[in-house]
Amino acid sequence: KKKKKHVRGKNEDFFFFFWMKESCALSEVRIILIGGRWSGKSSSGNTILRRERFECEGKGEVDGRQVTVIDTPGWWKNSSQCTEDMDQEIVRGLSLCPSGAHAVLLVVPLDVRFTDSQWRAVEEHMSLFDATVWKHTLVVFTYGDMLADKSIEEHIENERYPLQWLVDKCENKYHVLNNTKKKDTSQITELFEKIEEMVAENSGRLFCPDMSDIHRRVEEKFRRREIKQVLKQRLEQEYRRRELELLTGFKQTLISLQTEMKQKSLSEYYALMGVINALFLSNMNILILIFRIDG
Ligand SMILES: Nc1nc2c(ncn2[C@@H]2O[C@H](COP(=O)(O)OP(=O)(O)O)[C@@H](O)[C@H]2O)c(=O)[nH]1
Ligand SMILES: [Mg+2]
Repeated sequence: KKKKKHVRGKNEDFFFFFWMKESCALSEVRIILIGGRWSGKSSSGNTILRRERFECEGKGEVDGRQVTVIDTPGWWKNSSQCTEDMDQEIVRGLSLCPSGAHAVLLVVPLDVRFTDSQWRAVEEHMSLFDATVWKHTLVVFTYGDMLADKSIEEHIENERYPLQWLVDKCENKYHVLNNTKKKDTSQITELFEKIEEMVAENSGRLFCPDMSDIHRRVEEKFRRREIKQVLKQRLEQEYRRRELELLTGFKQTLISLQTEMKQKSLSEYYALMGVINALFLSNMNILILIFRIDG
């Protein structure tokens, strides 16, 4: 006898959905806010906790959950401006969550384009954590008011590759916040639903990185940057030395040709002039430099 496949009915669907929602519901949620400076991290923290201001770590009850929000200082859009101390301060936020974070909210503002340098800054800072961080990361787009009538999907489609890369990296987990409408609590209810879904997809595992690993990565990043800087300087010095050597050699050849010219007959003189002319034409730039150096 053929076994009939069980298909959920409409009523069952409703109860299944309800059961899923209830079973995913968390009584405690710990969140870390990261992103560029001025991206709206602190404002988002305030909207989540429904309060005016908090420093570094804020706690409160939201929709029956005990919520902890860790705010971090953020990185510069141009990541070469970030110092080692700044990066250590950013990652220090994680140590405030020793038992792990339910979500890392990567804040990206919608008022400016997500440029290549912002992309580099995100990549550089996310690589300070281990690769599993992406499983626990949700992009929070702030300045939701800037979208006006456009949907976020349309915005992502119209943006260039860097933003699409970021959304892909986070496996399409994103949420839009309008921090000018702090009273619109439905945006926070929805955010928590997305966070709970993400935790369920991670089978309840939290983001709990090894802090000493992270500090080591920060140190390595800046040691690498220093070495690169020194190598660049050395290369430039060597280039300048070689250039000068070449110019001096060329100048000496010219001088000896000139003295030779003075001792030759008229026909030999014309032949030599041809050589010098060719030299002049092909080395005009070098000659200009010689006179500059002589001067
Ligand atoms: N219009 C608008 N402004 C926002 C929004 N979120 C943040 N801002 C503004 O962006 C600026 C930087 O926000 P802040 O939270 O201090 O950024 P942080 O440096 O990442 O903490 C502030 O002037 C905020 O008022 C938003 O959703 N809409
Ligand atoms: Mg801030």
